Amino acid sequence: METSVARKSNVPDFATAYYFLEALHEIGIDYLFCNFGTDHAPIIDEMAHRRKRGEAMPSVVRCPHENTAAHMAAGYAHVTGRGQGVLVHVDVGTANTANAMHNVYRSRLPVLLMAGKAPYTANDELVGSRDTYVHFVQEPFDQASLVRPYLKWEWTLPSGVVVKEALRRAHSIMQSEPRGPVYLMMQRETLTQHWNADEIRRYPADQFAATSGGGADPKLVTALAEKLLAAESPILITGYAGRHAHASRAIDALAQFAGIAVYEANMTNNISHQSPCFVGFSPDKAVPKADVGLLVDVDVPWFPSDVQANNKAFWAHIDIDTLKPGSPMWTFPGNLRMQGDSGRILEQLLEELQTKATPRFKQAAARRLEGIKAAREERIARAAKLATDKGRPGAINPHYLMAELGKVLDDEDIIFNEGVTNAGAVLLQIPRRVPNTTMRSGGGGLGWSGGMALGAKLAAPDRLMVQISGDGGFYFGNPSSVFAVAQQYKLPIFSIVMDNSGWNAVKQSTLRVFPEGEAKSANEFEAELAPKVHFTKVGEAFGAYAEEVGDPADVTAAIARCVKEVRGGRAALLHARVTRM
Ligand SMILES: Cc1ncc(C[n+]2csc(CCOP(=O)(O)OP(=O)(O)O)c2C)c(N)n1
Ligand SMILES: [Mg+2]
Repeated sequence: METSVARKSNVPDFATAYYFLEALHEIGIDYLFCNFGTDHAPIIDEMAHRRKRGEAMPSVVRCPHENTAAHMAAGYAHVTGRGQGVLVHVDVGTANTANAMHNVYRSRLPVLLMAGKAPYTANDELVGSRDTYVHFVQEPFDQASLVRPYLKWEWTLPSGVVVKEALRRAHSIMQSEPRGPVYLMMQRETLTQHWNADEIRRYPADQFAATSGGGADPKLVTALAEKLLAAESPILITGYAGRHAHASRAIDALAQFAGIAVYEANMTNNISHQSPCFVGFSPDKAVPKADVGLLVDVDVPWFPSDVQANNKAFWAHIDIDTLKPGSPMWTFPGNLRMQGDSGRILEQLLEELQTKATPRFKQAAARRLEGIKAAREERIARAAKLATDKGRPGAINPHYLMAELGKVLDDEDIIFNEGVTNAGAVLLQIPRRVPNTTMRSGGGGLGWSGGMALGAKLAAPDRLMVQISGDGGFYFGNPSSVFAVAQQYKLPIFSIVMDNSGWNAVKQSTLRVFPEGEAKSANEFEAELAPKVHFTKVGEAFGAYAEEVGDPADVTAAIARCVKEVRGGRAALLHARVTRM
């Protein structure tokens, strides 16, 4: 590279923060979900600079709480598959994202988390030197340790000269399968360093892009096809295959061809719930009877404390993440494991089965489909029966509430199901014909549904986004921050709080471990939260339409009013008093 003084003087010179914003644009970051602090002064200044010059950079979404920012990026990635940027303040802002980073990591969503670091100079040796109290106290020894268990990659930018290279690498890592979060830290002095434009190399996508999962070794596919050809009770359990449309189609096609019952474990709806092979959410009765089982993109297919698989069964584990290296323990059977793109692998499997299928196999598959149909119908009838009881005033039956909601949703609308002990009612009662339109977090950090619904709305403005949480989950979600963003950025979402007066999950967990324990005898479960609260006021403070509903007779009209408001462009909040815990 030419570095002579004469040459340099002809080349424009910019601060690292300027190239940083350019690099974000080049790697395809459309949005920066931000919660700013003193560390961002160089970035904020260069944002104004680039805007003045009419140069491209990501749009900024200011979030009052980092939990909203990081979950918005997650919601955007859930809909688009594309990771976005989250920019937070040094160690403290990073700490506030930790719960979200847990969810993002466990959901295998790409997110580029970035934070400043306190300046390291104190005497104005460099531009950006320490100039306020917090700069002396916001430098821990290991800032990244706050979120390290939830990262695929982390780095502190050592110099502006590599800013584009570092961001390209961060991007390629988060987008490569299995996807997940990455974290970049930057000091103020680094962001203010100036570089000539020709010293900053570009790293275009055609040479440095992410890698995706591939198909499987044909020998393994053949081995599995042989097992399926001889199977009598095959089942398939999946958790997150449906995030890719081709995987969803492949599961449905394979299941219908081979007469395989399909179950879903947590996370998203992976195939249409109208599929003749979709049986439900609990494989507990089917697992002990299965002779060939397919675990496809799944983290927790069943709870081993409740279910024992048949020792003689043959299990095939097909997953973008067969090893689960983020979990110290992971113990589910796999006589044969194939890591890769599950959709591609199932397509290979179906091709193999189609060439080998005998008339006998086809008859057996058709017979199994009849059995699956009966199990399906039994589940649908059970769900319908549960919803006929509307509940009592002050104690609406969640099944009825969800069934009524299901009647007004379009197929493409997306449900963010954080219903905790009422999550089952959401799953059972709302028909989901289109895959990937109901999602749960792959993690267990409550407070995600509001931010995710907002991020999803930003990605798909024409679809209704419904956040369903418990009363406990509503608090965890920093609702004031959620409704503030909904108002400021015109992102109308529909929030439903199923208020059962506290943390039912905590109560039920105590009862499971100590069914006849002291807590039960005393009826003290440390689970009740403040009574008589009016969550509606939180929404109203930010211009949302809000209603409280306690009488089952009012449910249908209340939902209709909320949906009308949301479709008209205003966020709505329905505080429903459901069956108490
Ligand atoms: C951030 C976080 N803190 C604590 C918990 C533990 N926890 C799991 S479920 C639950 C209760 C949630 O209450 P609510 O949302 O009202 O649902 P319910 O259990 O009443 O159905 C709690 C506190 C958690 N999962 N995440
Ligand atoms: Mg509750």
